[in-house]
Amino acid sequence: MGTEELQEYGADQIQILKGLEAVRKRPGMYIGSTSSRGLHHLVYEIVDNSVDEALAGSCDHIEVTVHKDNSVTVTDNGRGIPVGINHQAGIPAVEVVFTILHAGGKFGGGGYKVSGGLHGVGASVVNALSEWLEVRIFNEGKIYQQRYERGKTMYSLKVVGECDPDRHGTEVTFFPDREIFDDIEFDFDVLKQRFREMAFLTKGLRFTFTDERPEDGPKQRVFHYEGGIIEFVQYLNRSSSALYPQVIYCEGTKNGVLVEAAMQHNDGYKENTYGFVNNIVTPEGGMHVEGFRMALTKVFNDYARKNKLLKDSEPNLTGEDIREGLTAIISVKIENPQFEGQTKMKLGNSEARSAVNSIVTEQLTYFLEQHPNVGKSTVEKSVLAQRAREAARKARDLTRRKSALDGMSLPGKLADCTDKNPKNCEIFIVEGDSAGGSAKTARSRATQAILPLRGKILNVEKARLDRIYSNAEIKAMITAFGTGIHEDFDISKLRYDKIIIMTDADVDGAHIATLMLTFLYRFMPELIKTGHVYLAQPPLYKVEKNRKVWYAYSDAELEKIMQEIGRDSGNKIQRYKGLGEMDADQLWETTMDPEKRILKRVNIDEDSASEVDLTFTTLMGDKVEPRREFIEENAKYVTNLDV
Ligand code: TSJ
Repeated sequence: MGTEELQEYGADQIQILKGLEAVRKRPGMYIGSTSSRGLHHLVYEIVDNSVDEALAGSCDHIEVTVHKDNSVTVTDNGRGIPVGINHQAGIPAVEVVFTILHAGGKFGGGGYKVSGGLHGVGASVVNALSEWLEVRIFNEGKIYQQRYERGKTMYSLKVVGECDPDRHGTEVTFFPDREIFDDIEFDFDVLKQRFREMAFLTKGLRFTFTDERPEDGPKQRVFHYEGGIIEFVQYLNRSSSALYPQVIYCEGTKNGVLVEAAMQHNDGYKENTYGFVNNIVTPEGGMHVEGFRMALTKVFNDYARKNKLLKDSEPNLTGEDIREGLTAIISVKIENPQFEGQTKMKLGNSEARSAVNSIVTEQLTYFLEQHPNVGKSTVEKSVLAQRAREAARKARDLTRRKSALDGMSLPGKLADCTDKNPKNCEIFIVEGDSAGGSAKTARSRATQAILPLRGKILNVEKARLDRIYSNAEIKAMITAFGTGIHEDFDISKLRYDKIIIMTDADVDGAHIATLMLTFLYRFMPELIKTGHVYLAQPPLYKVEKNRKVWYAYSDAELEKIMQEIGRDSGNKIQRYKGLGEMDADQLWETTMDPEKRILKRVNIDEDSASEVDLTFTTLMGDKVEPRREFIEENAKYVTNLDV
């Protein structure tokens, strides 16, 4: 090593190049997509290797830096990728890692490799999809280096300098290939969220995340949790009141499955259980989450009976009753995870169910004996949930029977459209009666329906089901949409192709929109997933000059208009504080006219487990040229649903 050699391409090398060529031809097969999500997977792919090193007990610090040009450096203080020759391939092990498909971690043996499933396709994939990638290894006082371009080795591994003999670790820098990715701009919040999650899931591991791009200097976040998922639960419960001070924690290994579970109830009504397999979130749950739920239901019922908190004549608490207000993390590490389900994000290994079930059953039973306050307050809350559930069922049966009887009577406040083909129709959910009035005047009667809602709608995260079902605004939305909710939901009954939330362009309006999205997300998530939910975008400003009118939808756009028409005393700028300030014509022209308006379509970002992310894609009538740049600058923003 250390001498420059000319690359000779033998049969082995040709096979290697073919492997990486396949990745470049069909990148989606390896990283899911070449959108922003795929781009971010590149970083996780590299970081997963350092996390494995931490799980092997050989590394406790990972640094990730996004440079100004969107190249990314990942550094760890592990043992360093082995530099010795891999005898099977005849090249250094590190080169195998980067140039042979699916070779990640398999060499050397002995390493505890758990990352896998969807993300663990290896460093060679990242290499293949990078314009260039450089690796440096610090070991035994030497610095080794190798560079690749679009997966091709540029020179043999060489020693480029010396380092402190105590220093050891791996440093990888890559620059995503602009031929592959639509856009190579990394999102600070997306990466930050993921590193925080990884730090929670790997107790003791410190992440330093630096973004060098901001003009006003680098932004840095450090994530380091000695308490691991215990601190994760505390973090998730940070804005709720806990029912008891402790976080219950269970840990163990059974049948080759490493199990960790942490939980705490809050005084709310929603369940927040997140499953992870090898640090990858499983949005559809699976065997590990099933095992956890089985254990919880059994242990709390046994506890309630044994301590006479539930009378012999009363029925058992259901799992749902017990999980009301529960925040929990179940994290398993397993050698060969089998992912199932529609999105391949549901754990199929049944040994995970029995492992979690038996570890949680045993340790939770013991914990409750030691902490009677926890058992008592949880069972009391569950009994209240049981009663509310019964009341809600009655209320729901009543609404079901009613709608069956009087042929789905539509809410009185709804101004429905006349066209009966849902494909052509849209409904505007409008904040306030006065804006509702303007919207009714402005609308195109044939295809646009208006449903005005009064004031702030109920926050469904903070109310029990019986109260939710009896809320007038919520009942009006449910009947207007026609689909039913939860297990009754049927998208084929949807009465409108677009559900458009129209609120004031201010803080209150944003809050109301969030409450509505929360309701839709919790009660009819399919509506969002299938792209039927939109946010209207009323303008922020009206500019008048010489009887000509312009509307601006952002401060940047106002600035642009002002530059175009020139600043002088003849200009009149009006800042719209609410929809109510516009007359019907203006409302139509700026916000409702399908030819001219801007709409944002709401999506759910499934990658992010613990903070549900809604992403908004901007859509607009295609006849208005000058707004193109607005689409680009607003293409994405993220909102936390936890209100
Ligand atoms: F995969 C990779 F190249 F992308 C990458 C690997 C990137 C980064 C930033 C770090 C790593 C990495 C690999 N960090 N630490 C390791 N460790 C090993 O490869 C290693 C070292 C020693 C032994 C051993 O058995 O002695 C085993 C392994 C897996």
